[in-house]
Amino acid sequence: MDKNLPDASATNRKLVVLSLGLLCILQAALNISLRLALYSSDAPDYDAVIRNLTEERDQLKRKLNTFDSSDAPDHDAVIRNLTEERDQLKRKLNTFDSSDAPDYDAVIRTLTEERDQLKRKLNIFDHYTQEGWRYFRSSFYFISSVKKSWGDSRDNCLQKGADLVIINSKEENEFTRQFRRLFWIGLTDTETEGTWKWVDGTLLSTTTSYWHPGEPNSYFSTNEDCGETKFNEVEDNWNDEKCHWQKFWICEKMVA
Ligand code: MMA
Ligand code: CA
Repeated sequence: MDKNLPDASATNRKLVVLSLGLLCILQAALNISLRLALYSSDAPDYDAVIRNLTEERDQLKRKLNTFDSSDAPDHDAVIRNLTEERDQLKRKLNTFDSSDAPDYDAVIRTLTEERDQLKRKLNIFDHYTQEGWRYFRSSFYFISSVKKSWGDSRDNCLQKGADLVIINSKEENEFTRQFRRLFWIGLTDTETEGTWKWVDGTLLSTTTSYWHPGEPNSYFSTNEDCGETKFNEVEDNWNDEKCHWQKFWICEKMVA
């Protein structure tokens, strides 16, 4: 018995030393694996990526905003869409903030897509602006500086990937009226006398037409088959005119 006691205490000591040793190794392993997980070189700095993308996107939005302020007194479709997109994204980011496991890949995918879309939009704006087009409520307008017949005017617009302007609202008519010029517009009754159609084939609606009082009149039975802006001192400024007359014209190109 006496002999066993020191043996037992020696075994205990060995066990304690072994346990401490194991604990040390475990701690070191944990330490290393945590460091690896946190500072591993292939783990992207998600916050930085998201910060960059958000900044890039916001910069593009600011650029696009400046295009609109010159023409549209109130918000146009593009700006409305962008604002909605941004708000949606903000809501998404907020929900991610409060959750434990943010889906960084999804956030980055959304931001990248948004940025690329904005880049494409901005490229289109840059392109048309440089060629002298005016932007107003989701369309670009080319205001001619020379005169042509209605048919040649239309051909010119078609060559530009556009068509003669189609007027769908009072605001759009006011946009054309502001220049106080006689312009060919995309309206004709060549097909059927008295049936006025836009160049896209749609019938002129009676609720959105701006004929001057007494027009269209095919003046003294002369054939007047083409629409123009003429009486620009009043809201109802349209006139029917002989198509071969040389006049300025307005092309319209809609943007998605
Ligand atoms: C012009 C011509 C017509 C128009 C009348 C209005 C003289 O003809 O523009 O189309 O109806 O003016 O007075
Ligand atoms: Ca007329």
